[in-house]
Amino acid sequence: MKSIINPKREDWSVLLQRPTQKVENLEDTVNQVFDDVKRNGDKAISKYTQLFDGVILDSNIVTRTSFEKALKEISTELKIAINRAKDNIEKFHLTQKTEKVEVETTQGVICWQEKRPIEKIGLYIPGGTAPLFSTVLMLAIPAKIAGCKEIILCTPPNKEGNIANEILYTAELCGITKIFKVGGIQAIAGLTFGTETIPKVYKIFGPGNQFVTVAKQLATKFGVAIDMPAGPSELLVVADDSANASYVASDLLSQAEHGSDSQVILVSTSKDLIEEVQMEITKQIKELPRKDMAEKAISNSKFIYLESDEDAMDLINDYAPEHFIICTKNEDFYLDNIINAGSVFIGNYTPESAGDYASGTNHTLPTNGFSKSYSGVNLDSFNKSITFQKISKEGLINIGNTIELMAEAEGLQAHKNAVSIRLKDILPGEVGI
Ligand code: HSO
Ligand code: ZN
Repeated sequence: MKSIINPKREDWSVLLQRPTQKVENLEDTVNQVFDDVKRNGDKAISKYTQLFDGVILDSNIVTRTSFEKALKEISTELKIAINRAKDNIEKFHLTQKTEKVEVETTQGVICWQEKRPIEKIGLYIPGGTAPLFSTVLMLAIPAKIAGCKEIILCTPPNKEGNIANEILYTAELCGITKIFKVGGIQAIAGLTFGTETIPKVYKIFGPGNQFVTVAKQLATKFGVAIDMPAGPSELLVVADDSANASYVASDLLSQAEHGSDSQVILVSTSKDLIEEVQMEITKQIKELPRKDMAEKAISNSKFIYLESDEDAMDLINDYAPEHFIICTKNEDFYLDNIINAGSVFIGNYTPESAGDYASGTNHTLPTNGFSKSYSGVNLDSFNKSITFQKISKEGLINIGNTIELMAEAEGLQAHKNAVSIRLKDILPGEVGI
């Protein structure tokens, strides 16, 4: 773990590069699976489930018995915890509901905007090394609040052909019952084209490995929207000597354990703190069950010393972290000046895990620098904004001439006529332009 002292601005972009992802090589496989699923539907899905997940399933569909088994087998404590997290996530996402906005832009011209839910959506929940059932909460709760009619959940089966009880329990708690045991590229292809069993959707949400990420990008070429281009988890902590080194180390490790390609960064105006955090990481990492993964991620991590808060802030906005923790005396400076971050955690008692599970905010966030241009998943991710307008006779008299002049200047006579034909009726005898 080496520290970088006062890096020059011209070196920041190289310093802040994310661990590379070799996306190009996956495209052929993804194209091939899409093509097959488009042509052969469920038959192709089963073929790839056997090939990639190593299981032959009688059916993709999760049965009632599996839900009931999950309900029985999950401990009461965990159920209470999941329910509590659900309440908080629900509370926070309910506050994101907005009223319609309306304005009379010109007398007689009323314009308004209202939200309508995306009718059919697909949620992808990865299986992999840990079944992250918390993501079910993060996607299903806002989808339900928004009023999406058809919510489909796809998740890969394990080697025995089953889905983790926690995923089933959480999904049912959130009112999601259409669950398909299908993962990876074939799941995204199924949601994109629809098969005999899997319905086609309009938007796909959720994280996944590199194959899923490339598949989601391909889905957009077939007219299906996606939440955001996802990538490995990342965290940047800014901390000064008021921070608790062991807390900071624990936060960095919490993201490092996601995977060997996770990236964690500490930016500090205190060399002593950097040293203490490094010592703490060495201590804490030993005890972690996912030590191997965390170690690889930590070997890609950066410990950056900068003399001033201003420089630190510029570097952070350049990097655009998915998660940003502020543990400094002058937290307001960072709060006021952060422009690019997915989600911000403030003070010594706000671990990032709180947002991952239970405080209420969403954990599906833009990675890989996309927090410069994307928001994390929120209620509006499940909505569309529709604009409406109603113009009275008086309104058309007021803006008709403006429209006619602009249409004429663009050389679009029919556009102009659509106004003139009405004005002639409303104001007989008056000559237009
Ligand atoms: N930190 C991850 C989400 C997660 N963490 C799920 C634990 N479970 C990406 O924001
Ligand atoms: Zn996490």
